[in-house]
Amino acid sequence: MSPLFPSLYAAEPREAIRFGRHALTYAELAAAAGSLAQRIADAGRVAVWATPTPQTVVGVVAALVAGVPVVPLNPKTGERELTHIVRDSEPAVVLAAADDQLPPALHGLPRIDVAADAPTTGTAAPALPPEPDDESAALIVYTSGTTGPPKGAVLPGRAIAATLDALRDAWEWSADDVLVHGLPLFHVHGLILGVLGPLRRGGSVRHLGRFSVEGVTRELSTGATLLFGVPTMYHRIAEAASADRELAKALAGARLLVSGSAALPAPDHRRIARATGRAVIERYGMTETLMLCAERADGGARPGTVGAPLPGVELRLADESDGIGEIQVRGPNLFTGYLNRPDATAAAFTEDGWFRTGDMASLDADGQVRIVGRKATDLIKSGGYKIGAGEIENALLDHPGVREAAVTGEPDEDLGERIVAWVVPTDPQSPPEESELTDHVARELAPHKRPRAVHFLAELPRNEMGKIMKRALHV
Ligand code: MCA
Ligand code: AMP
Repeated sequence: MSPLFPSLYAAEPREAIRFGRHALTYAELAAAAGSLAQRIADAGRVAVWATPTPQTVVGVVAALVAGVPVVPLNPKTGERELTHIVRDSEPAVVLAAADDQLPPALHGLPRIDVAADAPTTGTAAPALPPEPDDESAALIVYTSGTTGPPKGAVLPGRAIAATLDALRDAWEWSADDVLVHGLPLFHVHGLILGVLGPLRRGGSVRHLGRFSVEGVTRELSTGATLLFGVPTMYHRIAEAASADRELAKALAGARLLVSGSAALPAPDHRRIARATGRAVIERYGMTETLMLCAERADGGARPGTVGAPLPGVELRLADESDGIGEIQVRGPNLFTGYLNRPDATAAAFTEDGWFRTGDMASLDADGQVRIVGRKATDLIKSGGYKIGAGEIENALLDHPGVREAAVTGEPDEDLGERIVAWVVPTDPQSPPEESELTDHVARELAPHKRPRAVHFLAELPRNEMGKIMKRALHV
């Protein structure tokens, strides 16, 4: 079996990662990850405090080469959600940068401070361990469902290699490419595509620390060739591009502009094309399946479609009616199951072994996939993050001022969908402050899961069976 990261094993002297002024070559990354890999080799599982820093990359790469499954943690996760993830994944140790303050939910865990410095000249770098079996768990990524707390999708090395190699073919992605992005490093998009992708190709990634239009302009004007982002980022780019000539020029010079994690609306496609002469291409995937479809570097972009299935991906539309059906898939890019959740894993697959994505689509005459919606109305995509209405409702119901709660996703130009809470207060005479409830959700779950608006009602609309009729809840 070939290694996941050939350039790392070759300890090449070329730049691999850059966060601001902090850059590491493959040789330096191999040295830093190699010595950490030795220290964690016997850990059953590790967690990484996934800040946008080189330490996160060193921690993840060390675990991957050591064959130790790694759980990337969102550093903004609130207490309730973090406690759940730690109980569920039982990491033996948490990897963090020396100056990271870890919250109480992690205080019971041993901690290793990750060094991401180039080793002193003359020090022999520890050899990387032999590559682990590619069927064993490599990453465990937590992802939301419609109800209950997030589930850990177990991703083997095989799935990571398969998806990255399929994207190489679609995008002619090579060692010459320099990727820029400002995506978080605890999800598939930013971590697997955005960091492990360049490392597998032997190319490099420049991370912005946090997304900004200025950062994109700067990096694409100084050698970066690829841009990855969620639609919210492209929306902000589209807003700026008509008046910002430097940005338009930088985008025009890129080799590829790629959007994913949610649909990029046609007006944003159009505005970027008008300002730059360049089309944004889309790709479609899920945490559980990694990438399924992509528009090709040589194929042009067609707003509204996400391209054809990638090499190795089998895709069918189930229970079609009027040409629209649920996307079901098979392939080497799929996860092996949800951690500790055989029930949920079984429910995610059909009897004949196809994974149910829950996404509804049609196929164009030439095989391009057109996503038209989602089966579950209780899943919200906001800023490219998947959020379950149920987890927010549960958090709200834990607040003493809330008697009943329902959560919906409302269309939003910037975020795609915005989380809206509908609340029946315990005491109608003195309902809690709106900010009290949004802060409560941000603190317990995560800031990106906080409602952007709260509406107080005397009662929730229910049908004769007593079920809440969310369709009747509109602003
Ligand atoms: C605001 N903040 C708060 C509160 N209100 N913090 C605590 N309590 C509050 N009440 C803070 C936030 O933490 C944040 O802090 C800042 O205020 C702004 O928050 P927000 O408005 O949410 O952020 P934004 O600027 O609107 O973020 C937009 C974004 C972000 C940058 C596009 O949504 C994002 O990074 N999205 C990427 C999602 C992603 O990677 N999805 C991939 C999933 P601070 O400023 O410090 O941050 S993987 C996937 O989907 C599949 C596989 C696929 O196909 O890719
Ligand atoms: P996640 O669970 O966060 O991995 O999100 C996966 C979901 O994001 C998919 O099931 C789709 O609903 C959505 N998604 C990802 N990429 C696209 C895209 N290019 N267009 C539309 N939806 C997308």
